[in-house]
Amino acid sequence: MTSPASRLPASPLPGSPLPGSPLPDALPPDRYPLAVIGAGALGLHFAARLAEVMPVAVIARDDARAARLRAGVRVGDRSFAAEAFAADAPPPADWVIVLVKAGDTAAAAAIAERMQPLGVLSLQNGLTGDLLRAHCRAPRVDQGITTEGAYREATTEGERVQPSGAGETLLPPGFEPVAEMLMRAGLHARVEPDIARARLAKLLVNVAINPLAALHRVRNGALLEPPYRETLDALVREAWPVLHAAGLTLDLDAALARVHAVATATATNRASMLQDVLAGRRTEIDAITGALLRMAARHGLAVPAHEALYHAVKALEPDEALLSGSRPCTGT
Ligand code: NAD
Ligand code: KPL
Repeated sequence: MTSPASRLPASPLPGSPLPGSPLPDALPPDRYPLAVIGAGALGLHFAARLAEVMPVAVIARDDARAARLRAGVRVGDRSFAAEAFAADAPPPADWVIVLVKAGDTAAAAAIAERMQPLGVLSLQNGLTGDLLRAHCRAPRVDQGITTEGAYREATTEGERVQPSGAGETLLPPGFEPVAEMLMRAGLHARVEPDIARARLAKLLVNVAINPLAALHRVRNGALLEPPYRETLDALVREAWPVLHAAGLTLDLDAALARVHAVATATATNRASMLQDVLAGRRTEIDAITGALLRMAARHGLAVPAHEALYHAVKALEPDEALLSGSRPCTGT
C-alpha cells in the first residue's frame, strides 16, 4: 500500500524539486483531476506531459513499480518523478485514462471503478470499449484513439521512455474535460463526434500492419515492398467489407491509401505486436484481429486470411499455462 505521506510531487521540469524533496504546498490532492492506469511507454509519456500542468496520479502494477516511478524515470530528456500508486491502492480521481495492453483491460477496469471517476477513457489499440464497460461501472466509459507514439528502452542509467512521434488524440463526446487537460499539456487532442468511425479506421491500420509485421519480423516500411506488399493489400481488401458494414466511411481506395500512408510514416518502426513477439509477451491480437473476426461473424462475411494470421500470431504467444505452471486437463 502507498501512504499519502510517502508520495512525492511530480518534478518533470529542469530545476524543479528533485525526488525526495517534496514541497509542502505541492502535496498531491486527495482527489486527482486525472489518473493514468498503466505506467508503460504511452502511459508515462502522457503522464509526464500532463504532470507539467496539473496533478496526475499514475497507477502502476504493484508497489515496487510505484516506488521506482516515485524515485524518477527518464521520459525523453527529462526525469519524471511520478505521483505513483500501486494498483491495489488507487486514489480517487475525476477522470481515468487506461493505457495497459489490451489483455490487461479487465483488471484495469476494476481498478478504475475503485477510483470513483466521472469517466474512464481507453486510448488502447484494438477494440476494448465493451470489455472496459463490462468490468467498470462509471458514468462514462468509452474508447478514443491516439497516434502519439512512445517506446521503452533499457539504458545504462536505467529505464527510459522515449516519445517517438507527436500524433493526435481523438476522444468520444462527453470527454471534453479530458481533451482540455491534454491540450493544456500541449498534446494535440480534440473530441471527435464520430469516434466509432475513427476507431474503425485505426482498427483497419492495425489489422493490416501489426500481425503481418509480427509474423515476418519486419519493420512497418518493409510491408510496402515485395514480397509483403501483396499480402498487405489483400488484408486491407478482405477487411474492408467488414469494417465498411460496421460503419467505416472510407472507400476501398482510401482505405488502401490510409494503410500505405501509416506504413510510410512509421516505416522505421517495429509495430507494437512485433515488439511483443520479440519480447516473448502476449500480443494484442485478440483485441485487434480478434475484433475483426467477431465483427465478420456478425455480418456473415468471410475473412480467411485474417483468420489464418490470427492463429499464426497466437502460436507465437507464450504458453500461459506453461508459464503459470498449470497443466492442461487431459481427462486421465
Ligand atoms: P506497455 O506494455 O509499455 O505498458 C503497459 C503497462 O501497463 C505496463 O507497464 C504494465 O505493467 C501495466 N499494467 C498491466 N496491467 C496493469 C494493471 N492491472 N494495473 C496497472 N498497470 C498495469 O504498453 P504501451 O506501449 O504503453 O501501450 C499501452 C496501450 O496503448 C496498448 O493498447 C497499445 O496498443 C496502445 N498504444 C501504444 C502506442 C505506443 O506508441 N506505445 C501508440 C498507440 C497506442
Ligand atoms: O499502431 C501501431 C502499432 O504499432 O501498434 C502502428 C500504427 C502500426 C505503428 O507501428
